[in-house]
Amino acid sequence: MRKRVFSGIQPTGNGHLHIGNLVGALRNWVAMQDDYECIYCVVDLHAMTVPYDPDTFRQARINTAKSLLAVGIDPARSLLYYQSQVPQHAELSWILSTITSIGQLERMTQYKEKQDKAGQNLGLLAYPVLMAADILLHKVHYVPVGDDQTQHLELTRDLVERFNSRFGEEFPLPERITPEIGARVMSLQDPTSKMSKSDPNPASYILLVDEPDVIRRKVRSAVTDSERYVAYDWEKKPGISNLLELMAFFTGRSIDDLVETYHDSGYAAFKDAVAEAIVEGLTPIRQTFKALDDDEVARVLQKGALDARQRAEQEMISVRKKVGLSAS
Ligand code: ATP
Ligand code: LTN
Repeated sequence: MRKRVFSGIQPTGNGHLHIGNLVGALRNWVAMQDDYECIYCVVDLHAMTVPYDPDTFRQARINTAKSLLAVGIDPARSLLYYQSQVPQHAELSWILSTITSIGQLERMTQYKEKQDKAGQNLGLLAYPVLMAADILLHKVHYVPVGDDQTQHLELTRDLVERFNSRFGEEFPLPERITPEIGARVMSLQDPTSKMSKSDPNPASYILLVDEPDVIRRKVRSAVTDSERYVAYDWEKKPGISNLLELMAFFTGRSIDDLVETYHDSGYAAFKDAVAEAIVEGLTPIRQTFKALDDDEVARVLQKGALDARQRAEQEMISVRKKVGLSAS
């Protein structure tokens, strides 16, 4: 039997994804389809833990789903659905919450970073428990995510150990899969913080659907440093190092090779080359995105939810039995 993979992505903001999502996570989602049984989810329940507008949210969910199809998630090979359409996610989350310590949740970096903005709602605190439920519901072995999800994966693994020892062996221990280069793409405007779709400044990120001129403008305005040479050094040159990693991803060339080529070219010429590499890489994605029909995408995800609900119910029958929620 092929091992299973699960990952999720939030339809926050207008639901458009950025190159950080692509480089840190989605490229692995796509690649893993060749060797594993893959399950991918638009985690809309998670996105509700920060303030949002219901009308924007409706379109955001579609935009995220379309972006996944545009980057190469193939519904003929992988299961793709909206989390909210499979209620077993929320049910398992409740069960797991009864074996989760509040202290551990309060120590989560993401909770600490977002709590002021989100008004300390209970959903934001419980966010990692729902994420653990997503993963465990499908008994997966691998979870392709960016660097920022490390703590959440550790909590998931703690919950697996706790559940299995308290109620009997049920879940495998899931492993995090992160790329060696690009696991944390930084903001173009502040290379010490991660690129995020919730950032209020659109110049800080490049969206998969940004037009070529927008991409060029954003790369040209990327914050670098006051030196003149291109080198890979995260301590002293985070802005340039970030651009180097992006260019390595989009060209397939090694960082060393790029440094050799651009070391003395000056920042303007280097940035132009980075921008062109990104434009070239994103053009087919943008074109596919635009060609997708909203109703057709809705049907694909509806079908995914039907399949996922069946599998999820099978798993929940076993879980309910273990925790004492069944007749026999
Ligand atoms: P938000 O800013 O609204 O929290 P986000 O942009 O961080 O959203 P998520 O939906 O939380 O996006 O993340 C989807 C996937 O992309 C996750 O696996 C996450 O680790 C990865 N990811 C997000 N931002 C980056 C980044 N800057 N670099 C690398 N990977 C990232
Ligand atoms: N917290 C993740 C999104 C997410 C996820 C998951 C990722 C929700 N459930 C399950 C992997 C597996 C994030 O990217 N912010």
